Amino acid sequence: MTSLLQRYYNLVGGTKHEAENGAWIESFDPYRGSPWAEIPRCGPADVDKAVTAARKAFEGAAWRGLTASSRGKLLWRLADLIERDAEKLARLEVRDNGKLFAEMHGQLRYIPEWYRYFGGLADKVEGSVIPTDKADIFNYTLREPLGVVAAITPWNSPLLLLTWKLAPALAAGNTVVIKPSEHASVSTLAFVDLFEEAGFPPGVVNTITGFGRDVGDALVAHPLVAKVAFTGGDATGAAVAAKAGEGIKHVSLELGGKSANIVFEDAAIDDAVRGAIAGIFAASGQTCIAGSRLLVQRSIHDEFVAKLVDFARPAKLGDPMEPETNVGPVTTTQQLERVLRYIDIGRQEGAKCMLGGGRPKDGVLGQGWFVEPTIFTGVENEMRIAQEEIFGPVLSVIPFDDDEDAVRKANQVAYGLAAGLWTRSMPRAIRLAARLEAGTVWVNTYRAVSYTSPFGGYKRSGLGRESGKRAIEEYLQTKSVWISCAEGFSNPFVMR
Ligand code: TXE
Repeated sequence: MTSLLQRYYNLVGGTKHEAENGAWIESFDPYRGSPWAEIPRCGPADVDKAVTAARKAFEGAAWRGLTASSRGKLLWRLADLIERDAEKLARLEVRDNGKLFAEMHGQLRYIPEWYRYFGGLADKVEGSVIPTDKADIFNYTLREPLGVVAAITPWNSPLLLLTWKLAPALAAGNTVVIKPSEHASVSTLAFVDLFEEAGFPPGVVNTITGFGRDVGDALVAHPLVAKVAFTGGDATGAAVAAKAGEGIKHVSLELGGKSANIVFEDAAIDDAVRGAIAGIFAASGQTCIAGSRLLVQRSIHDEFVAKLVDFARPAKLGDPMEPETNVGPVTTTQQLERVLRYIDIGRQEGAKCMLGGGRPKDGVLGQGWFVEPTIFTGVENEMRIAQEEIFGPVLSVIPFDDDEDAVRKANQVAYGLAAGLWTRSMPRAIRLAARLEAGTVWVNTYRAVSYTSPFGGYKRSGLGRESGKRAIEEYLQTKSVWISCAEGFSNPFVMR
């Protein structure tokens, strides 16, 4: 039966493919709570085709024979095309994941900078000449790509999080198989159309859509995959790393968090209120860096919470395409259930719900997958709502007494992706930034990222770094070349 929904196809070896078994997955519009598109539901046989195409491209002269400068220029051309299509791609993402157009369009306009930055870096990857202790040996290193990279991405910011992997992977000379989330694959499938137009050889970038258990597993296990670059939940990340370990593959993981946003009594209070809101209600709390634990110094706790609730209460829930909307729906029904479950858990644990605490029921909001911005006070650091990643618009406010107490509570968690500090005292900011177990620390700001600055997790938040010039190292390996300048060969029975 032909579907009335728009169908999107995978790109494998430069051509469009549906799944070998002809199956499809419906992609949902979270604002309307109804399906709007279809993506191929692939299986292991499709994975094999995609990886084989990527490996063939990796070995082929069209890609391998390019100079690093030429690879860089392809990435710049791609950046220009993304800029041209930014609005179209942002609209697809919003339809698929329900995040605000203002947020996704901002991301799409910023994404080209990653391709320009890593495109510029491509021909600055240098080996070195090593002054060995052996006078008759000339020794140098080559920095080489790994091979086929599997890029596994989530639904919350599909193209941005893909870009963090793709730009350095391609700049380094790898080829890639992308496995986007089954919940929001459409923008990725539309985006990869740009590669041919930019001049990339077929097979350098491929996609494979489907469920994690069907294709994710097969992709990670495929013997021709050299590296897995993953963003997603920590439980899946742990399984992916274990599977990759069986095949001795390189792995990088970005696994979300439970980040502390810490407000001291000497902070610029109105700015800190906005920073707390940005940390948890932007993107409906569906960001890995969500400041979902708000640590507030006890002396200003009640005043601060009152201001926070006053600021958050009028936030407008609605159509993510509309500029006046502040909070969109959550992306999936699983996520909706998860967030509501955690709100129940918070109540059962004895926390006090100061705002929100459920689904809005009226009109179109009742059909969409909305959760009200929710603020809990009276949260103890040991409670589940203070320790577990909810990934929704739910804030846990935890009081603290002094610097020591703030650091202890901030670090007493399994994750370590980010932290925020709100204080007018720079000596305190510098002192505490050094003691927080987090890959990113913001002072008097929140949710700032750039292609120039390394991003990644401490502890259970992940392995490896994305963005910043060292990120290209995650996609390279080193070869040491030894050339003898000696006349003849010395004793063959002992090590040289
Ligand atoms: O993530 P999954 P889900 C967190 C957040 C959320 C939870 C679950 O707390 O509530 O994870 O979300 C693919 N082998 N984050 O279930 O499963 C999957 O198809 C290989 C934080 O959506 O981690 C998708 O492409 N791949 C996070 C990708 O993994 C597998 C962003 C991520 O999905 C696989 C998203 C397998 N066995 C969720 N199983 C962040 N770090 O920002 C699934 N996948």
